[in-house]
Amino acid sequence: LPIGVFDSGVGGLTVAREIISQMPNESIVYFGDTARVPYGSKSKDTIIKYSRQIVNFLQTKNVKAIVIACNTASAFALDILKTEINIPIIGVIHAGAITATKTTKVGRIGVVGTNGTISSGIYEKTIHEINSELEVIQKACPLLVPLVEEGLINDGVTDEIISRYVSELKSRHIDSLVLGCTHYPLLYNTFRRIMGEGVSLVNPAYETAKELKSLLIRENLCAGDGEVFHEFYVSDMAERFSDFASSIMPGIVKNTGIVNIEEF
Ligand code: DGN
Repeated sequence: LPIGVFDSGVGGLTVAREIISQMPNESIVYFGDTARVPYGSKSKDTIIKYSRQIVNFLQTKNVKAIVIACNTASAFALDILKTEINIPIIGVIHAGAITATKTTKVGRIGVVGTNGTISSGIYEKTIHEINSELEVIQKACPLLVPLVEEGLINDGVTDEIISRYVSELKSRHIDSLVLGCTHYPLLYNTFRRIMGEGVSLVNPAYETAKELKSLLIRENLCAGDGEVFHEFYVSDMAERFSDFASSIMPGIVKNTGIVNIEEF
């Protein structure tokens, strides 16, 4: 059975990409809510409603586990969805938060994300549950998602904007930075350069795929040697989605289906 992965749009592909690379035997059914993106600027109730519809859709595809591959949806909807379904479901916050607590030496962690993720305080809360002594300095970076989606990944404009966003994090001498939005791993090299070598970058997409792998092993849910398939669905703009997907994971997305998600 496949793993269900969903996001507000294309960003969760960074998580799908990690799952495919770390678990080549697993199949994936991906849903990107391209008709209703962005989630970063919507209310908790709306995000819960959207996420519930997507989970209902994914369950029609017989998924054995679900990954909420969106920081904003993980922040708002994971806890409630956990109580509503009887297959394992994980978000992208937990694994990244744990890694950040392990990598910091000075005890100061930076977190960047959308307005929704940052104002939810979810990373700070999760990090403090692990170690309440750590200082967490957050910064919302709302311009970065549109820049990535416009293809401005290696562009001076993006560099300049990131420099401004992280200037306070730098001046407060963090030594671990959580890239708390699905799109930011695509800006990894730019963050790397701007933050300098002394700062560890935490990529929640990578850490979440690792967490998923342990979960599948623990729950005895790993795929055997059968055929591997990856299906992709969106709520709008299938072609744009396929183009973006080919740019970050060439050859994986062959066709993208359209789903009327409001029906679920
Ligand atoms: N996928 C969203 C996140 O990780 O927060 C970013 C895109 C969005 O909905 N704004």
